[in-house]
Amino acid sequence: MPRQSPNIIITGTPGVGKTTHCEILAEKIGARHLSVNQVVKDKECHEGWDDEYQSWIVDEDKLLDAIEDDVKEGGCIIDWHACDLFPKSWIDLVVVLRVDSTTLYDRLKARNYPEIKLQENLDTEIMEVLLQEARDAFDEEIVIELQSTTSEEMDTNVDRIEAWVTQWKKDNAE
Ligand code: DAT
Repeated sequence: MPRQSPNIIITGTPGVGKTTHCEILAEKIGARHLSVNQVVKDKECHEGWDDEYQSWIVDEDKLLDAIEDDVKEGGCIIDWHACDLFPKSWIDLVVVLRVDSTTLYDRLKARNYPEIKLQENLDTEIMEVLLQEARDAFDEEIVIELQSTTSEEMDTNVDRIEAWVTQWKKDNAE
């Protein structure tokens, strides 16, 4: 069964604005916000808690099993700081959010991240790790990079993704 609505991944370094974008988009276009963080916690798709990094150690096979039925229906917005674990056939668009490092520092500091995690995430953003991961894992045409430093940028991003979804639905209508 072909999907009636596209599946989108919103990815990027923690603090870049994934959850905020996904929540607004879910409301605006009626898509399902699939917060991987939440699924990992709720469905116990993990191998325990990493105390140093203050995060779950994700069991990727369990995670994929847990979301497969939802994703196959279409209309999901997947919110996660990694993207190369998702099968290519599931995904129609990969949005990589980016932010300037001073802003990211402030956002992560406000979250009381441990120093090691804060520094590692800043490096990840500066080195464009998630952008590279997305380009390596998916076809170039479906990967887009959007800035998420200001709220004006967020509004523009949301409008752009909404327009893309409308076009996708037209192109894929029977
Ligand atoms: P993530 O889900 O990527 O970890 P988030 O959506 O929780 O990030 O955002 C982290 C914080 O930054 C949150 O307080 C909202 C704010 N924020 C994110 N993107 C923004 C933007 N483009 N403009 C202004 N604030 C933004």
